[in-house]
Parts: sequence; C-alpha cells; structure tokens
Amino acid sequence: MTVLTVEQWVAETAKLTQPSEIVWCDGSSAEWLKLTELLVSNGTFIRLNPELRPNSFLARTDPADVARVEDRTFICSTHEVDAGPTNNWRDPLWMKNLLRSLFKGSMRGRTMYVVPFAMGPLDSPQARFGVEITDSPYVVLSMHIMTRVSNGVLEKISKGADWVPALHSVGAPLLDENGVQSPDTTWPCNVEKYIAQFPESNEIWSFGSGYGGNALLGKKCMSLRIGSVLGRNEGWLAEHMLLVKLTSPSGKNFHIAAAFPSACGKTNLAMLRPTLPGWKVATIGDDIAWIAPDSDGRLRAINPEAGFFGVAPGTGLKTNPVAVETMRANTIFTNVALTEDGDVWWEGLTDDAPANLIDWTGKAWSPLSGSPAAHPNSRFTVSLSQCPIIDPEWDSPAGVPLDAILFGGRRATNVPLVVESRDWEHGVFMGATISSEQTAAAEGVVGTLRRDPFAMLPFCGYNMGDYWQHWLKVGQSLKADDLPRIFQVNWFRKDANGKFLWPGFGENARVMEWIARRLENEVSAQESAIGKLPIIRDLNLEGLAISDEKLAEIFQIDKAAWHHEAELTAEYFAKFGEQLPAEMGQQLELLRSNLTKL
Ligand code: O2Y
Ligand code: MN
Repeated sequence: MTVLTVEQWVAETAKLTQPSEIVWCDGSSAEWLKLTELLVSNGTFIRLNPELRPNSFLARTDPADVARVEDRTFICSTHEVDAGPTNNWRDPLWMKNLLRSLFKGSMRGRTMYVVPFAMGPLDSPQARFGVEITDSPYVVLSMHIMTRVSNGVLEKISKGADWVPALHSVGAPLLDENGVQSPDTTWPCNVEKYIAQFPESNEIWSFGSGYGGNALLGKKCMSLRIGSVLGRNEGWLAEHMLLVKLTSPSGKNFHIAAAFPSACGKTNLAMLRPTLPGWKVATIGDDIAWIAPDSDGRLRAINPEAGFFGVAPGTGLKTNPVAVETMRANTIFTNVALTEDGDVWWEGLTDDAPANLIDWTGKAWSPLSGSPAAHPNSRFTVSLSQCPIIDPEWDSPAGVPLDAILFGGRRATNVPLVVESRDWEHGVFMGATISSEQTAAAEGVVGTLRRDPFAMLPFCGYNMGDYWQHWLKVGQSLKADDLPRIFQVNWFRKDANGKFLWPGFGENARVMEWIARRLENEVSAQESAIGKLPIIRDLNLEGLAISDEKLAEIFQIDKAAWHHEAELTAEYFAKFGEQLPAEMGQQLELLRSNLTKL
C-alpha cells in the first residue's frame, strides 16, 4: 500500500520535522539500557529500587496528558459516510495540510527514532508490520514491551511486505526556527493534539501527546483502527477482545475471546484464577485479538501485542494477583505513587496506603490529601512473557482455534449473567447492542445507556454499520458448525438496593464452565426471547452462597424493560441509515416478536 520505501519516508519526514539526529532502533537490550539511562538522567524516569523492582521505572506525565483523547481522534476518509456516525471525521487532504503545518520543525533539537515493529509473531501469516517514527524515547521503550521491535521487520518490508507508516511527535521542539533553545521538560507534549488515521492509505499521524494509545501507535491506532480496515479489506477481524485458554479438569482446552468496553475488568478476566477446582485459565491477551479464517475454515486468533498496558488502580493482591506478580520487574509504571523505599503504590494494590507516599504529581501525599495518590488512569507496561499464567501458545505463529466469543457490558439491569446466541447473526446483534449504564454524572446522565458496539466505539476505523456487515459476511463465508459460538455475559447486574447480584472475579469461572459445557453439548439450554439461558441446575454453584431468589433475579427477563430496550436500539440503529445491515433490523424485529411470545 505504501508507495515510499521506509528510507524515503524517513528522509521525507526528517525534512519536515527537522530533528537534530536520526536513530534507527532495533529493539535490543543494549538499546533498552541506553534509553533507560538517558531517561533517568534527564528526569523523565525515576529508577525504582532494584532490590524491590529490578529494571523498572516510574514516569510522571504532564497533568494534561494522562489518557487517550477520543475527541481529538479522527478517521480521515474521502467520504464522511465511510467514517460513519460514531467517528470524528475529517477530509484527508485537509487533515494532512493541517498536520504538515504542525509537524513542520516539531522535532527541532530532538532525536528522531525510527522503530520497526511487528504486530503478531514475525513469521505469523496473521502478523502485520509497521514503522513508528517518534521523538519520544519513552514511546520507544514502551514499544519495546508492547510490540516486537526488530530489524527482522525491515527485512520483511524490504522483501515486499506491506507496512503501516506511523508518525508521532510530542510536538515540543527544543529549538525555534532561528536556533534559539528552549528548556526541556520531563514530559514534553503540546496542548493541541491530533490522533489521525487515514484508512485509505493505512497511515497514522499522531501529534501532541506522549501518552498510551495516543502515542504507542501499534496499539489502538494500528491494531484496531487501521487493523479493522485491513481486516475488512482482507477478510479477517481486528477486535477489542481479550483472549484466553480455559482448561477443564479433564484437560480439554477451549479458546475464548471476549469483548468488553474499557474499564469492565478485561485484564482481570484475562488473568482469571478460577474458584472451581481443576479449572485453569491461561492468558493469551488482555486487549486485542486478530481473528482470521484458516485453511480448514475455522477462525484462529492471535494477540498482536507483546505486552500489557494495564490500568494500575484496582489491580491488587485480592483482585488480580497474577497481574501483580507479572510486574515484579522490567516494568514501566506511569503516573502511580512512589513509596519511601523506592517502590510503587496505587489505590487497591493493598488495603492500606504505605506511609510517606509521593503522589503521581510528585507531591507528598497522605490519605487526608483529598485526591488519589495514583492517577485513576495510571498504568503498568510489562511484557506478556512475564505473566505467570501465560499460555505457551501466546507467541505461536499459527495462533489458536477460537471456540467461543463473549460480549459483555456493565449492565445494572435487564441483561442476565449469561445468554447464548441462537446463531452467528444473533451473536452479531448481541455485539452490535453492547451498552453500559452510566454510573457517574460526569459520564453523562446517570442510568442512560452508553452504546459501545463490539466494545469498538472508539476503535473502529470505518463506518460501524459496514463493520457489522463485515462480521455477517465472515460468518456467512464459513460453515455454521465451524464458527465459534457467541455468548453475552453481564457480571454487573444489581438488585433493587443497588447491590451486585453476582460475586464476579474468580467466580466468573462458573459461567465459563457452563459455556464450556455448552460447547461440549453436555447441557441443554432454555429458549427465551433474548437467546438461550442456562437451566439453573446446570450451573456449578457448589460452595457459593447465593440464594434461589438472587439467582432468579440474575436471569430474570423483564419483558416491559426489554420492549423499552428494543425501542432504544431502534433509535440507535436509525443513526446508521443505509449502512445498517438488513439482518440487524430483522434481529430487532425478531426480539420484539419473541417478547410477545416466549
Ligand atoms: O488512556 C490510555 O491511553 C489507555 S486506554 C487503554 C489501555 C490499554 C487497554 N485498553 C485501553 C482502552 O481504553 O480500551
Ligand atoms: Mn482496551
């Protein structure tokens, strides 16, 4: 797709951005050493106590650069309809002109790093390649962990492999056009931010932010926004899904992918420790899955990433001991608190905060400070290979065969603990209607639904209606019996007093067990208006203190509420106009008629 060679693109970009130096990166340990030393010496990194947290670092960002910026994220397609009603759209020529003016001289006085990276194992047929140009050494080090950075990528490209040019600048030159120097900061960035994807030329341009998904361009920008476009063009699926292997006590394996909106506990589920004796979960990925038909007509999945960029607050010894063990060393922490012995802490790591903490802004902190010690979106960046329950096949070029797909949201009402779709088309409808109730006024009106179809709302690189059509097409191209079965789950249903009905965490394994037994055709299910529900006696509830009333409430289908839900879905679907696949309208009608019958 890219017409320029990597060398030509680098030369052209250097001419525009005017760095003082160009460094070609190779992902080696020597490079890690050199750049971590550089960042420690310039104050961007604090080296953590090597006895407690070897080879690990704390970075504190600018307080105005702490999260993905969805309102500054753009899909730049020639026609607005190709971005669709869920994306911010800009004309590609208009956006390129604007970005060229911003990138002009943006790297003056800085080093420009050229980072060749693979998403997926280098030799996997499902791998795709990219080259990120960045003026942030923090980004280079994070890319070392999150992707596979190597010269092997440049070799693949030189032999004709397609690649995605991904251009990033923090937008904070150290010299002006007259060569006058300005002082550096420990977290350079720009108040003006643009995260632009060009789905017709597979390019990414990101300006102004050094943080997370805005700057580590292999993640959301390439693996999801550009990835979804590549998937549509090439017949595969790029999804915001965790990926795990579930093993039964008899040793049977089930590979399961699951899509949840951000902040619904995906990393916890990816690292689940089942409370059911004999059941095991092995982690393959916690955020993204690329799913493609294989030569036998089955869907296989890889995790294109090589690391976790997990949210720290709430990750603790009680909630996710696997994650805590994963980050024992070789980890970059961003915006967490610093302890007096040179280690890290955040809310939820332990019950009580250690004394004499320094908060994420660098100020002394106590529980009386009135603000959290760690930023709510603070992060740990660490290699998948350090996860104590990593599946040996996480790095397999062939990926894993997919047995089931789960869709979940955070629903206090209506949606039962688990329901199986009748077929693929119904499963696509379940994915298209994922939503969560607003919990805080700041997110919108409390109680209203935030729609997040396929958990891809901020990540789909094209029209969401066309994306649903693509899912239907993939299903139609394969034999129904060879397709993964699709389930909807909801761990978050509440009773009338606002208390969670289901304990969640390790107990979610009971739901996974029922899913596995359905896959093995060991148990039947009861038809309902919204899909196939478990027969209660088939759920393994041994050792769980839950009353029959609560169980009935967890699976209750309130027909009036579902009629209302169907009305809201109709309103939502109307936004997609001609791009709404006919099958989605038919599924909605089926739901309505089922509600009057079943
Ligand atoms: O704010 C950020 O850049 C992080 S957002 C994020 C990070 C890791 C995995 N998923 C997400 C997300 O928003 O879905
Ligand atoms: Mn995510």
